[in-house]
Amino acid sequence: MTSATSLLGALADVGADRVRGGYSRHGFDRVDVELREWFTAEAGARGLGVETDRNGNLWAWWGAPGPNAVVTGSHLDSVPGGGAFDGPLGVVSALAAVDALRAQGFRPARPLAVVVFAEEEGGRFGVPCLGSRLLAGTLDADRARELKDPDGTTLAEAVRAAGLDPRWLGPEPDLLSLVGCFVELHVEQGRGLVDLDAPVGVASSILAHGRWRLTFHGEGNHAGATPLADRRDPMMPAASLVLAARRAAGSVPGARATVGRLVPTPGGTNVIPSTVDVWLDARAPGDADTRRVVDDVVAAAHEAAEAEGCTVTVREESYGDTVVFDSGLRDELAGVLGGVPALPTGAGHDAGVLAQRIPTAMLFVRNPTGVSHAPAEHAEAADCESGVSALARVLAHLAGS
Ligand code: HGY
Ligand code: MN
Ligand code: MN
Ligand code: MN
Repeated sequence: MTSATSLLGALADVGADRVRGGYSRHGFDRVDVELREWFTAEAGARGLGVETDRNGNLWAWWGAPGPNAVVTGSHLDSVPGGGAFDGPLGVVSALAAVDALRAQGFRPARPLAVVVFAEEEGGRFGVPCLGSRLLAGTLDADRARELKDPDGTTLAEAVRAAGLDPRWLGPEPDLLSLVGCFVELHVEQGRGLVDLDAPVGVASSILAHGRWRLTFHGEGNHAGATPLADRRDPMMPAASLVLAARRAAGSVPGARATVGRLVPTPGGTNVIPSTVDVWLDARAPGDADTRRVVDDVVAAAHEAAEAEGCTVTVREESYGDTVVFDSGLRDELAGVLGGVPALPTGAGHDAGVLAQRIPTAMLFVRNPTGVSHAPAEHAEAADCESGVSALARVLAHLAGS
């Protein structure tokens, strides 16, 4: 019987030679394609029939696809320099849970599938949960086709290179209608389970979460030949935006605002940039609170731009309102597991997208560091195995009759 840890180790070896700066694997890039091939082989070795849907999500079926299916899974892509558990733990735990159920002689009474969603992190094309949003119809396919990665490659070009037909990107109501419920296992991104001294928990809610791209426009010029009084330097308002984001979030209980990416163009050491792109990630316990944070930041951005003789354009790149998981399913599964704690998460998930369409739940596995989206992200082997056995019990409960 395979363990989640041994599968994680095998997965981490895939494309490891080409992963720069940690666990960087993004939607449909070379390494991601290798990860998908690894999953397809592992699923095939378990007798699961693997299909790719029109958006590049992988579906590994135990039995023929059919209505009222129990679906589990997560994602294999990561953020730049991310940890090894965010996404992969949910995928390998699903495979290990299938092994455990088989070893117990379990046969599902309902179709059961393990799914790998494409580009959950939005690390390449900028929209998180890309594959699940396209599947659910909550992301416009025409807009998605034109999304560009930092090298200017469109999603249409990337999926074509990965062997898919971009004309088919879009909602899959027939496929989604087969799904009776979805359960995603995920490493906890925080210390809730550590503080509760519990190896496994269930999710209660996900923060409202959006991403905005602010582009400051100034005048490119020479770093040495241009006196300060003659400058229209977009880096000035961009720098003030970073601080304004922290201030705005600090004034709303439970809110977070982050600038993790700031790109001056052209980006020369001795060049005053002509434009600076700043990506804002803002989240809060509610829609109104998130909007309040962003409105404060945008107002400050306009003011700072004007003070420097610059302009700013603002574009909302993605948005998802607060997700509250179905309490009936959540409590039912917590009961199946003998009573595990329910806790909120600040991190977004494909489960948050599917929860808007079908009964959905999440299982969390304890992360002793609480850190995520960084190499320090961790889950102890014993807790990973607790997660697998919890997922196996939940799947047996849901698909057993
Ligand atoms: O950004 C998030 O919360 C998730 O990891 N995509
Ligand atoms: Mn993540
Ligand atoms: Mn994740
Ligand atoms: Mn020169």
